[in-house]
Amino acid sequence: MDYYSVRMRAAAGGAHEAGGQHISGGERLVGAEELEATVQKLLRRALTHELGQPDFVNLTVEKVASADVTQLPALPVTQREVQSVCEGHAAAVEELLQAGVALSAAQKAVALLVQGPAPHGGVMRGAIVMDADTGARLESDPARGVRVTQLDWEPRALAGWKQRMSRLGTAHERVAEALALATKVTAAADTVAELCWSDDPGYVGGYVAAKSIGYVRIPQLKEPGSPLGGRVFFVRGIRNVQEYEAALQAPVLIVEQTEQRGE
Ligand code: PML
Ligand code: MG
Ligand code: MG
Ligand code: MG
Repeated sequence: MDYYSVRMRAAAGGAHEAGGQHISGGERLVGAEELEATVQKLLRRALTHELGQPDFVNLTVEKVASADVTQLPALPVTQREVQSVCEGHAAAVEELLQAGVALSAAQKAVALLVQGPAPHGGVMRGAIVMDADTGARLESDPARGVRVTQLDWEPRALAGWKQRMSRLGTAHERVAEALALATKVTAAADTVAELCWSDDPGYVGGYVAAKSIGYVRIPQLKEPGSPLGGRVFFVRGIRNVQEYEAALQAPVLIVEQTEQRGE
């Protein structure tokens, strides 16, 4: 069976490449029977985003041979309880240290997401790539960042995951999508860890993920109403950022659960 990669990105005030403000994005990898519904769902996401109406939506559909698809088991999910944004940031730094990121790099990444990581302080469409030891930013275009494409859950694995997670109250689409992305990013050979929190004003949560610690949710990483957030991929030993980004764009399906930490 072949798959279809479906990608969406939406912006206001012009296309991203013309300086428009990023509103929403989405990546799916689906079978033929899901293609039309997926395109419709992503278009609806673009048109109904809380940040407002986009005037640019790019939807791309590409066929992907099933032989090219790698299967990855989802990272285990745990949650840190925090009482404030400040505690959330401290928890994130702690988890990043645990995953092998240098303290100065972890602190720099948190500060960047707080202030807005794009050149003029806004959000980026893609992720920051940061040297895990020196904290140097490596992405070649700091307005765009690095984008992860061609990933999705295998439908039965997603259904199973949602059933397991509903007990923890975290069976949401947003978490499933973020977990798929984090699983793919942390599986890349040169990734040390990922830090993410949402750029959606109505969602204040995020996570730290790494192969060694799994997907650690942190429910408060910014104040409600803030449109600032994003992703930082910490790397060690990459030859160049283009090669690293290419690895993040090879097709991946999330197929099965590993045991949950702490269950
Ligand atoms: C996003 O806005 O899509 C990023 C969400 C990251 C947090 C997901 C979670 O709560 O685990
Ligand atoms: Mg995206
Ligand atoms: Mg998103
Ligand atoms: Mg968003």
